[in-house]
Amino acid sequence: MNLITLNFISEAMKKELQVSGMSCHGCEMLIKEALEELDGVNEAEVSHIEGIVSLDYDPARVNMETITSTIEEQGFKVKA
Ligand SMILES: [Cu+2]
Repeated sequence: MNLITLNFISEAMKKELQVSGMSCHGCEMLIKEALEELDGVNEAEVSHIEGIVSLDYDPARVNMETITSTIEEQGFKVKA
């Protein structure tokens, strides 16, 4: 088995955050693009209707503090 593949599987993590203040598709894109620029974030799915940001990230490379402040720098509030 491929060692690189194993590392990727063991390090990738998924997490959902509740984010308030999003009102349209533009808000979703602001957050998605800002998060996906961070080293360690593989993918961010954002729904303004549900108020949820779903992250696929590597906790060894990026912490939740950085993720939260990145969202809040765009003008939104992370609830959980
Ligand atoms: Cu908007």
